[in-house]
Amino acid sequence: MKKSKYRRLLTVLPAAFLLLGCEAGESEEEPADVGEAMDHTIVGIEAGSGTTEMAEDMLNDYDNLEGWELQTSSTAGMVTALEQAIENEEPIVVTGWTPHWIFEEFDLKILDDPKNSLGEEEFIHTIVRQGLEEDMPGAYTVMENFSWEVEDMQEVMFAAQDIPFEEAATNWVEDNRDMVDEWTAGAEPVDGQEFRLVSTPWDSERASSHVMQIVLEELGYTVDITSVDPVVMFQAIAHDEGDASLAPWLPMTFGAYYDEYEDQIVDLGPNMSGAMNGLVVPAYMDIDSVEDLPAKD
Ligand code: PBE
Repeated sequence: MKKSKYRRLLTVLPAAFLLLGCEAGESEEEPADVGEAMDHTIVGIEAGSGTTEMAEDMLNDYDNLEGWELQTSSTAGMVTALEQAIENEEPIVVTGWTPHWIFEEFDLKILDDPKNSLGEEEFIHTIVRQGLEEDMPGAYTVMENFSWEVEDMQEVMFAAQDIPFEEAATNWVEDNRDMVDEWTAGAEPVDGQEFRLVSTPWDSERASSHVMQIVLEELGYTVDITSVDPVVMFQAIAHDEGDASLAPWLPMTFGAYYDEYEDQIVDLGPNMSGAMNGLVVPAYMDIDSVEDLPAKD
């Protein structure tokens, strides 16, 4: 496990290693400009994510980012690169978002984004398929009532660093009975009816989906969680291949998909506010804004 992570790092952080390699022979020279040290590369996440799409646009929005590249990989690859850079106190810039446990684990800052290329505050919405209200009124009621805070989601995410998500979600439900009772108020129990929850492959959405799975199963539903790319998530709800999703980040992250499928889904509004995407750097880096990233000359 450790070894393969290390290998991935070699592919995402060539600049850092080049820099180390140069040190002996060129010790009198000033260290390379921070942009060069990062090989003018932003370490990104999955190609199919909303964050990646926005970050690609960001490269065009800022003149100083001309010639910079966004390296897509995976969220795990991004976190590993970040971890390694911090260990070596090297510069790195990654695409990140909150809520995420990296902010708990490391001393980081989100760069100002005066052009709002990665958006401002994001809201996570609950969407359901058309007809759900008639077919499964109980589950629909829970979907309509479901709403929690960043701190709640984070609690599940942090706990799930050490224990399985199922267990973290079960503990959270047990500790937050009052809130769960508000969500289930007015929902009649059922007898094993199947409920298809569609999610995306990030910890924030694992947290909400697993909590919802437990809540609905307590009501007698049999809940199946399928984790897919964001666009497939919208398609599934639009085409009756899934019943609900708690995963749409809006207005920016999945805005394009939302516009495309808006007429074929039912949007029950935000279940959480206070989420956000951004370029993230270690706190020891001497920059505060996307505009401070040095242009490639
Ligand atoms: N994220 C987390 C996802 C949505 C949830 C911001 C990385 C994305 O970019 O698609």
